[in-house]
Amino acid sequence: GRLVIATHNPGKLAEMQELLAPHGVEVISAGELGLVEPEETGNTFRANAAIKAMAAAKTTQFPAFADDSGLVVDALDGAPGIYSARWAGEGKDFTAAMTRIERLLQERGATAPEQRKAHFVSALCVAWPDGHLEEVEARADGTLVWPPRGTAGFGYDPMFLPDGHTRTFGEMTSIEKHGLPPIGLGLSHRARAFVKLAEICLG
Ligand code: ITT
Repeated sequence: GRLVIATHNPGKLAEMQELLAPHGVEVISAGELGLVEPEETGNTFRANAAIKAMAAAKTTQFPAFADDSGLVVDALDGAPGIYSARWAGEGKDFTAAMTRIERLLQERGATAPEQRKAHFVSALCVAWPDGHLEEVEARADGTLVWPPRGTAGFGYDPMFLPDGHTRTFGEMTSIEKHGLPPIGLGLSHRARAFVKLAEICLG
């Protein structure tokens, strides 16, 4: 069938398309359809994923797939969390957002790796035009490094060193970041959430 990917983030879109590729669904992005971004008024990743998926399903009358995600930093009481995109501002300046995190960590004296624990969260939601929803959530644990390393990926990838690895997400290809082979058997939060979702509804 056909599935609308309800994201305006090109980095996410590429990853979601790669994860969906083996499932034989025809995907159309929110950008191609000119969909308006709904306001993310939820207090949780799940709520915001549902807002985005439901809005796209309602507008297009096709099933829609959304991700709401973010970086949760232990020493910063969970910030930026659901505000991860908003910390980069209108200009989507993630260098500035990463610098802000580093400055706050330094202010708290968080210099040792064990004081710099963080995890990414991905909440995925598929919404159908009739209002049915499927939701899953997963996380990837790691440590924040400074300075940022690598130019692959997007967002906070260059400062995130996943547990058990020596390279940051910014130093990995998207395939490595998913945790291949086989597709989706997960390293990243998004790939792990995708595995759960595929078990429920992609077959
Ligand atoms: P859409 O709502 O249109 O999907 P967005 O970028 O606004 O795009 P979110 O509200 O879910 O999406 O914000 C999540 C932010 O968290 C995102 O902009 C990234 O900066 C960060 N993030 C999420 N997953 C990430 C990943 O795999 N690697 C690096 N940063 C990530």
